[in-house]
Amino acid sequence: MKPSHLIVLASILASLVYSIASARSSYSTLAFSQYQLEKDAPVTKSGCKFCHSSAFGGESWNKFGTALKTQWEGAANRKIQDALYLVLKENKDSDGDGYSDALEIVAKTLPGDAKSKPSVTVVELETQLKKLGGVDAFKPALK
Ligand SMILES: [Ca+2]
Repeated sequence: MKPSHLIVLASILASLVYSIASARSSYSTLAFSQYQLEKDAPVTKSGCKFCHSSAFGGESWNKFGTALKTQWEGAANRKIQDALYLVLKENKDSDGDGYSDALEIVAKTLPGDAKSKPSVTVVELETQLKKLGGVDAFKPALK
């Protein structure tokens, strides 16, 4: 193979990897924006691990991701934005750490990882959530 062919092949591969990675990260960007998690919040650094077991996303979902996926697939043509809202309305504690998924969003911790846990009390977070207007604060934006 000629060196010029290798360069073409390498750039095709690089753009392919880039497009797969950005397609995946667009879901986390969307989720972080809807959940009002700023770009510099430590939890957003976790990227795909917000919903997946792996930092690279893929088929292995964590417990919160599984609950989200169930909502997403719960109705024909349901949008991910609606699923992101509905999964919080379920008022579940997906990772079983004592904090509901919505309260973990308020605390900016991972709702699918029991090791990522809020440092304040449930009551404190419930007060904060109430101030935001409840789970409806994480409703999809109207278009
Ligand atoms: Ca939890």
